[in-house]
Amino acid sequence: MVSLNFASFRGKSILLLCHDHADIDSVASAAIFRDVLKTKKIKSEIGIPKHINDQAINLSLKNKISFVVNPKLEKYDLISLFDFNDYEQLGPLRKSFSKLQKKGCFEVITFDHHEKEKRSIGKGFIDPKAGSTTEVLYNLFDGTFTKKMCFYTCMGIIEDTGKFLVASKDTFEIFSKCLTKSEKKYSKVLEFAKQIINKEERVAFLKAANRAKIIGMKKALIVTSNLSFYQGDAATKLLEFGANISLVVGVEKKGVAVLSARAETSFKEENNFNLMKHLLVPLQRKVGGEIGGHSGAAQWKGNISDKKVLSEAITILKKKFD
Ligand SMILES: [Mn+2]
Repeated sequence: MVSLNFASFRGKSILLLCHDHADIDSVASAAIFRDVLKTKKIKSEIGIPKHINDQAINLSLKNKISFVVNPKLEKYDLISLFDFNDYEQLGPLRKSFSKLQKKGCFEVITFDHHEKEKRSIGKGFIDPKAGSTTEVLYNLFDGTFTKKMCFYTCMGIIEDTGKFLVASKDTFEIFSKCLTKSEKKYSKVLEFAKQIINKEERVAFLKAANRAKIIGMKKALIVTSNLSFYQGDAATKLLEFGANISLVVGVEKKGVAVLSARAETSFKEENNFNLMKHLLVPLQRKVGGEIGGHSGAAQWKGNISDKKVLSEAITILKKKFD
């Protein structure tokens, strides 16, 4: 990785932008980077496109991390992105962002750990091997990390690895170093990352379980289901029931079909399987649409029927595992 040139940040109006439906990793990363800039006497603002999830709100309230919702993009000369590199994730800011970026209104620097998109938003620091974006930042600026920044790093890691369901040796090492330096207990980190499941989600998960179909292939146990909301979280739950790969499809508002996929870590490693490379990219080649994610968790969105996309996905998996 190249090192960051802070000179390019000086004297500029800077926005640290989280992805829409901002989660703990995105908000914690932006907060870390704001503090890194502060040590260089550079001011910046954190922005959220529209939604922020419950855990991330909890983190920002308890740690007084202030942010602007729906920031006016034209105000800024430099926009840094945290935890995404895909236009889709800009939510309602997508149009104005693309327009202003084309005009050269601002420079973009990305910090992320998702696979780099073909039409990635901007240059920057993208490391798909890192467990979280907070880990990417730790690798860049660990020398300047304070107690608080170390705590945020732990939070990003715990959240994005699904409490270490997917984690490399490096991630464990960084977590351990950061937890020690944060002077917090592990239970404190867990407490923040605890999922606050509302009734609507509980009902959705139970529906997903009720509608689940098992597709046994010679070399993989695949479970599919359908839901109009919470496809990703439901797919994670279906892995817990014993699937190697789970696929949850559904039609969201305006008729957009969604397919969320999850793959179990040990299965992934044994089979050298990567959801993006071996399922979502070939799927996109066949049916178009937008894709994003990483080796163990990925999503497709597009304008064909959910049944059609699911059957195409199963065909691709059959070629590999049946
Ligand atoms: Mn993340």
